[in-house]
Amino acid sequence: MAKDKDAGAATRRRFLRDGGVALGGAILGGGAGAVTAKADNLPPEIPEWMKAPGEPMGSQPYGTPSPFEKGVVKNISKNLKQYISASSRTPLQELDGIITPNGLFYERHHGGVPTIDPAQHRLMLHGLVERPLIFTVDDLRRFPSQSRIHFLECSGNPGYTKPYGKTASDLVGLVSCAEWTGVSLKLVLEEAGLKPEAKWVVAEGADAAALTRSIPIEKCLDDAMLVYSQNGERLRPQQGYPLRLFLPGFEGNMSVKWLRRLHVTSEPAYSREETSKYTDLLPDGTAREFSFYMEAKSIITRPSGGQRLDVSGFHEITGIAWSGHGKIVRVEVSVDDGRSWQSAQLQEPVLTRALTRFRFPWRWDGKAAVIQSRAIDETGYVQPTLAELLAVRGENYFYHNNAIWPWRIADSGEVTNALA
Ligand SMILES: Nc1nc2c(c(=O)[nH]1)N[C@H]1C(S)=C(S)[C@@H](COP(=O)(O)O)O[C@H]1N2
Ligand SMILES: [Mo]
Repeated sequence: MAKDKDAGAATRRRFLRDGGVALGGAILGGGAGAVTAKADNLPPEIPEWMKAPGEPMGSQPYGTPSPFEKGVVKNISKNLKQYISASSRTPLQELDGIITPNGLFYERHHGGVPTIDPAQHRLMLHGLVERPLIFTVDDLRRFPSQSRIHFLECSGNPGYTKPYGKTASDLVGLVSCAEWTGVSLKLVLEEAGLKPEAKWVVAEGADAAALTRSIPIEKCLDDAMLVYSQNGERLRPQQGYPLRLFLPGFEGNMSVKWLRRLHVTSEPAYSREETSKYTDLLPDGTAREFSFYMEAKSIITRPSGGQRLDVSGFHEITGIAWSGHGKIVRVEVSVDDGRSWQSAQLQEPVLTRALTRFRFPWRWDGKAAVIQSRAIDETGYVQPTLAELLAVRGENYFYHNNAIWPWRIADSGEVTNALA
């Protein structure tokens, strides 16, 4: 297998010295950072932070990142008015692994973030059921619980078909991944007893937008969850505290936050969010609606737009891939502007409807290059190029853009959006 051969070759080499132009001295000299570092703090001296006890414990009842990481924050567009209808993007290019820290999870709100007292919050379940029910959050926590790792992605990610963005976050930062804990929606629906005519569940949020989406009953009886915790702690207000619907692999808009009502019906509601919004106008004049699934997608997060390669030689190419249809089975990387493709290594665990981290060992020769990745999921679907996607869906569509985003590396090492 090509990927194993490449990886083996890479590990037999010395990563930082072989082929590097400036790194020979960096091993002992401390690299680029050493230029500004105080000599007293460098080996073999004892650094100043070892010479006195550190901060006492207790100054931070809820931990925060190192002050040296203060630049790693949500990406909030200055061009977009952030009043009421708002979004923030995850800084994908700054993160490792597959789990998004709660403080960096992307946000999309249609009516601001409500402040909800969990003791006063209720979930009403009614319509085509044997027994209409009203639950407190504590009632829902009495059900058997489950935890699963899944991505959540806005179908407006990036939200345009012109490749404007500079960074991986600008382009596809409306995706994040977390471990979600809650109760299977199926169990809760069974508690009420579905009538035979039940075909849809209309979910409504307790925000000022009263965001409303219709969910097909098949999804509700499959892997849909009522979620109260994210990455081990209770949901953040921005993510729907104290309760949200979570539909693995479906467009983010359907995972209704601040969930207050489930209305079981025989027809969809045809709400604003599933007619005027989140549908795609096709070249033949018809609208692609109720498309539900987020299709396979990937992006290289390092090296990526806004970053710079300081030296030629070894660089690991890494990124994330995901598919609403299930597991990622392969990610292919091209380092020659799409002429040839090779399989990347997939980091375990490879989970269904979760971000999957891929890695590809690469030696940069110091010359201009275009690098890109494409995801293939367990249905055999291959992530398309932007040109392929536009040829099928036309120029009017806006949502569900899962195109390949190539990065251009200049001979200076500067990385930029190759399609911009
Ligand atoms: N009640 C309610 N639910 C909502 C929204 C909203 O504005 N109100 N936004 C939706 C959209 S468009 C997306 S992409 C996801 C975003 O979830 P997040 O903010 O936790 O990332 O929530 C969905 N659920
Ligand atoms: Mo969204």
